[in-house]
Amino acid sequence: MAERVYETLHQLETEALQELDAITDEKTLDEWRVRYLGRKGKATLAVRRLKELPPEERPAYGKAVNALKERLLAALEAKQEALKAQALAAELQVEAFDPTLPGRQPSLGRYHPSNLVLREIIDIFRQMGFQVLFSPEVETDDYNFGLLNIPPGHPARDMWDTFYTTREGVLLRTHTSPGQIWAMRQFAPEPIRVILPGKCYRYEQVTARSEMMFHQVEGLAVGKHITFADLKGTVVNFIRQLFGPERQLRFRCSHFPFTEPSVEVDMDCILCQGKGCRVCKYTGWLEIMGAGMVHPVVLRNGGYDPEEVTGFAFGMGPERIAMLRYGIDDIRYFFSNDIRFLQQFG
Ligand code: FA5
Repeated sequence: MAERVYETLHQLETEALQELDAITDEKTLDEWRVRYLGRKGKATLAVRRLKELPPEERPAYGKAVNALKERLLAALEAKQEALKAQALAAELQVEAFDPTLPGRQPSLGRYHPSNLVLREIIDIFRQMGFQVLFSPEVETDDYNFGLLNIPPGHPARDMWDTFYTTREGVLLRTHTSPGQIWAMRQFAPEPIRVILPGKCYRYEQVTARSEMMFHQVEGLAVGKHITFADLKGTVVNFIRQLFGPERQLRFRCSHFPFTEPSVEVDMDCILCQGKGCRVCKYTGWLEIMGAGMVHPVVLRNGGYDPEEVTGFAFGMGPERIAMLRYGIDDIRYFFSNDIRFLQQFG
């Protein structure tokens, strides 16, 4: 009797392992697992035949059934591993993965040409004792015009037309000069030496030299006994540090409502050394900035007494300076986001 029971167990194992051997996919493998090792699987149910044995032989039979189940489980796991390895090998053959290929280089960012020049400008002025301030790009009509001595209807407003918001009297600033008022109101009655870099906006025709959005750097010094000679000394020192000690400068009479007297500062052309070329429009000179002594009305609007203090101010465009420095012939490259242009700098 016992022999027959063991014989059946042995047959069960042989049959199970033969079937397992022939399996080539995971679905059939799972069916096999259910058929032999599931809750109602053949190996699980084999234990029921315990009843056919005399009580003293039952523990041994129980052990034999458990041992069989363990062997079948081990064989199942080995088969699962083998199938996985086969699938991977097949996949590698199809995809032809080459582990010796070099990795992908992450691309590095770099400074925008406007920023490169801005950083140089800031460094030079910092050495001269100027601190850096920032003032808003979205301004009121008053700060952009009125407080700078440009009342409504003043013709200078035409040359500095801008973009207006839907809120009455709120606009995008056309120059960094409103920063003069912000700085004065922050520091009055103390002396000031600041530069104010930032973006400006103008409603005007975009050309090779003019953009709708560009940067400016405003400079402002206010204190006792500041003269036009201080303005000249500061500007000459700045230009010679930026473009070289041999540069010649010219201060040409001009007009800004917020400075009196006002000048345009020109530098001898770095390309033709002042002989005349296409870049300097055959004049030998390049315009670098607008400047002047701060108008008494503006000093008063900033909170100073023009009888007590004087000041100078200037405003320049770093894109125009970058164009000279890097030989860029069209300002529209700066903000058109062409990576071929941008990756040449920094
Ligand atoms: C002004 O904006 C005055 N606020 C400058 C000033 C400040 C004068 C303080 C006196 C005292 P202007 O409009 O000329 O001036 O602009 C100054 C500089 O900004 C120009 O020399 C030029 O470099 C730059 N700029 C002006 N318009 C544009 C534009 N559309 N695109 C690029 N750069 C511009």
